[in-house]
Amino acid sequence: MGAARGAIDAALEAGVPVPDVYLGVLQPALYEIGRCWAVGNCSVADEHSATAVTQSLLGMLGPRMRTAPKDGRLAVVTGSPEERHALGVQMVSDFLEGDGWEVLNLGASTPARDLARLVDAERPDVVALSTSTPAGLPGAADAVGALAALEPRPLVVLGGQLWHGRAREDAGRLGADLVVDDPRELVALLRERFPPLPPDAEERAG
Ligand code: B12
Repeated sequence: MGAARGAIDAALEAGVPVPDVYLGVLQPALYEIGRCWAVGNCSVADEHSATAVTQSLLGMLGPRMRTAPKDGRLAVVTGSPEERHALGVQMVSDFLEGDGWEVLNLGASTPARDLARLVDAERPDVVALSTSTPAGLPGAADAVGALAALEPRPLVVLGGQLWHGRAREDAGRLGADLVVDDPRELVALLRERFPPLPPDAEERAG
């Protein structure tokens, strides 16, 4: 853990931006752990250790990304039902917070009905659902269905590794509004749909 933290500290001191650490260091390291585990060269213990180290690093780096929410844009970010992969959820949340969104991060595996209840109460502009494996497809479908039945309905965005594969063709049929791979692309697309207040308006509002 000390070595990983030291390497990240050195990268930050050398001027590497935090988003680049997320997408250029932490994400590839985890994908490599997954590949190593899949071919039998890494154990579940190795994966758990990498997950714990990454969680701790995100705890350190997240606050450096955040900007105070300022213009009332609210997003809910969660793993789809039965989805236990949560680091992508955290990263997406941090990117949104970095662009001034207020974020309710529900973590992994929120049941569809409970998610819909919370969204009905909180009225976010956007719900970002993360799904990693094909086994998560029914849960994602349930969640999209429950959200689509709300009035008003939020913008529903799907993301995560499930949609990199053949399931992407199913995504539109589920009734989601967007499928987006990269948190930076998400931030850019949401800026178009929900433009942040210009700085002078913020000052007047604040
Ligand atoms: C750590 C890990 C686990 C941990 C997760 C712990 C935790 N607290 O998150 C645990 C042990 C729980 C786990 C369980 C399983 N895992 Co696993 N896991 C991983 C591993 C090694 C890393 C996951 C990760 O954090 N990646 C890094 C994050 C940052 O990447 P990401 O999720 O893709 O997110 C990025 C983007 O996709 C995007 N994104 C993600 N969501 C969204 C949403 C929106 C809206 C947007 C815009 C963007 C976006 O933003 C992120 C930043 O760029 C991966 C390897 C891999 N390739 O990822 C395997 C992997 C995902 N797991 C795998 C498997 C098979 C499983 C299990 C089925 C194993 C088992 N037999 O039990 C279970 C499934 C559990 C479940 N029901 O979900 C396979 C999936 C293969 C497949 N196609 O089916 C992988 C790919 C490993 C492999 N190579 O085989 N796993």
